[in-house]
Amino acid sequence: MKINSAVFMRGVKGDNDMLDDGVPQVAFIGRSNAGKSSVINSLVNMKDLARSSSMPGRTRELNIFKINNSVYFVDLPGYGYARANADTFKQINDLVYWYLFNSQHNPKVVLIIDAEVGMTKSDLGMLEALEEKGREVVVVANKADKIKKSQYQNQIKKLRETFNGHVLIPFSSVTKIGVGELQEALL
Ligand SMILES: Nc1nc2c(ncn2[C@@H]2O[C@H](COP(=O)(O)OP(=O)(O)O)[C@@H](O)[C@H]2O)c(=O)[nH]1
Ligand SMILES: [Mg+2]
Repeated sequence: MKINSAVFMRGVKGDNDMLDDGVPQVAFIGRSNAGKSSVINSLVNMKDLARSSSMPGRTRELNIFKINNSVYFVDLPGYGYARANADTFKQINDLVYWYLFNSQHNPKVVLIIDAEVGMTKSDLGMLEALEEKGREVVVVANKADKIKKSQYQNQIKKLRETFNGHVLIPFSSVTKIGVGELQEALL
């Protein structure tokens, strides 16, 4: 399905009527700098919808976008941002975990990883928590453009083995590979 409209609605830091209004939600999660905002921008084919910043850890709210007037995309703060001070770190993780696990939002989850780096410890922790709750997860292996050509097939195969049991989509916000496939998976 094509995306015809995408509108930023608001950033929220906790309970909000919008999250409970019955519109289906898709959550974009991943480590800071994995490319959550860039993936959303690529999906909706807009340069600047989700502010993509080269400075990690900048997004501290749940940023809600309304897509095709029928689905919310929710851009979450990145987890595992070690350089934030302890209070900020805890606030961000509490917000992410509350949204994903302790409330009734039940979003479909897009887990964004760096295709070149692969799964990190914090990705594994998040994936295990999602699996435990039986959440539907689509894994986006972003930054696929950074994998050396000679390593590409091998690296994708390794990633599929690592994330066994989940749909994994090789993706690049730069070359736009995977955009169509992810749209299909979500809408
Ligand atoms: N080479 C490459 N760089 C990317 C890609 N996606 C994002 N980036 C870069 O990675 C950095 C973090 O992206 P951003 O979307 O802000 O990540 P977020 O913190 O997860 O929202 C930025 O400098 C982006 O330009 C990609 O597919 N390929
Ligand atoms: Mg971001």
